[in-house]
Amino acid sequence: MRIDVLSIFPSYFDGLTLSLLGKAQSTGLLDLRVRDLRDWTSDRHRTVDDTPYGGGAGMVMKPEPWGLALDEVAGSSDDAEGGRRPTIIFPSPAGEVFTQKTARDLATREHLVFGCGRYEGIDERVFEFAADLGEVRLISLGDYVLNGGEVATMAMIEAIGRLIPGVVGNPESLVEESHEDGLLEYPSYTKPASWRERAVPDVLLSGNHAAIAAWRREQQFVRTRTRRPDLLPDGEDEHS
Ligand code: 6GU
Repeated sequence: MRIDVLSIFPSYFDGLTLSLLGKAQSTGLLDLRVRDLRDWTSDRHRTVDDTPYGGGAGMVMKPEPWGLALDEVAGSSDDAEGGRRPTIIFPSPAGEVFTQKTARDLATREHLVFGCGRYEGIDERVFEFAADLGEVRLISLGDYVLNGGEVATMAMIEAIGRLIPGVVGNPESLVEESHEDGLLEYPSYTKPASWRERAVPDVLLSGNHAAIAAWRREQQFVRTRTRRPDLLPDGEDEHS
């Protein structure tokens, strides 16, 4: 998978060279290209923002640098020749909410482009123009406000990247995770069997695999009902 990131703070993404996603880049499973949006400015101050038409607080990102940057990373070469269009994602608190389902969907794409704006926004015409180059998605991490799209983009790249086949060494570890089956994950324990007077639940030491599976499933429902009842459709909790 190829991922292009456009940002005025490219060093935010240095962390993506660590751990599993760093390995995925050195083995060629992930081709991550982080670019400085200011490289597509031409004035001495490398200006990317301006005051809003109609007035109001804050600044708005100018369309010109975005247009030139998107021409280059989303308009050109590889995609056009293969007849494929990239998926162009603008992180935004005004977008659809990102979930594990979104991550699974985006993990099937060959080319993602993330356009990191500042929270006051990007000139609206950029989104319209980008739709000529690919499928445009405005995506939010949740109902709170960040200063810009960088942290949201990192979270999305990590969630998507680990679903690329081969990135996570043991694919079975992707199955029994929170949100993969619409429930929260069951609790985990390791040695010692007793620690500071606290025992590991007996069933996990029993060797009875059916009983362990049933206990874990029940724990998933208990946790989900307690912490995230919104995830349970009415009547689906057979353990209540
Ligand atoms: Cl994607 N961007 C910003 N600026 N704030 C957010 C967000 C995104 N998701 C939640 N809050």
